[in-house]
Amino acid sequence: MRFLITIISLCLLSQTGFAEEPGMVHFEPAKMDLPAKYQKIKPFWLDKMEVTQRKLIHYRQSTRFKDVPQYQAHFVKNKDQPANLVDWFEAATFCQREKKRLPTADEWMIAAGVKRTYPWGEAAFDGKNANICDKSCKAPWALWRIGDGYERVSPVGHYPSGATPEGIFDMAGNLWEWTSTRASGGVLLLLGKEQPREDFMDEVIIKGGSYGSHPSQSKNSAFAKSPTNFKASHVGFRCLKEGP
Ligand SMILES: [Ca+2]
Repeated sequence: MRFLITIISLCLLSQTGFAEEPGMVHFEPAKMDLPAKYQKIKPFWLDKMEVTQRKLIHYRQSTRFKDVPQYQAHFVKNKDQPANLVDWFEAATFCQREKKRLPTADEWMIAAGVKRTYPWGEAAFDGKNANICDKSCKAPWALWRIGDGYERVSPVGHYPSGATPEGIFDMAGNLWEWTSTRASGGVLLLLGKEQPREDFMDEVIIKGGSYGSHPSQSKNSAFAKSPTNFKASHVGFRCLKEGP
């Protein structure tokens, strides 16, 4: 039995010699071909998928929100959709519960690809690599030649050809993603030096663009700002774990 456990443990070790984190991808910026400011960032793991409605509902049922009807998301038909209508505080608390945190904008950028235009590379939007403002979108900037199948939110992992080479999905389009980088500079962490205040209007960077934003907003280098207490249908999140 012990032999079997040892074999299983060895199988869970990655090529670099440490245990894999299920559902996450590892980055070691110091060993990557990156500009100096990124290489200083400590190693981390990032969720392959945005946090789903299924996970958020499960989380809410274990919190003080469990009896609050509007927090039960019973209107969500597809629980594999990414969680939206989540303010920064709830997203950060969700990650903390998983012993993770929200990524900084720079960490997010490393995962999306500092030297790539889009998470998958340089190819333009083709309806198969991301859920963006396509022909079904009502905005004036819709890409009317492209049909990606969704006017609004699509399930996570629906566009495999839009994944990064490392295997992270939906970094462009579908939902913007919360980061912990303050729009005015610095990092906002639940347990960090700069404590967030729910009564104070703070703004953080969001990344990736959404099903409704201008396609240029889904470039890796693009960003927008959002108030931390904002619950939006076009903003979701994924979590990061620090470690080797
Ligand atoms: Ca779309």
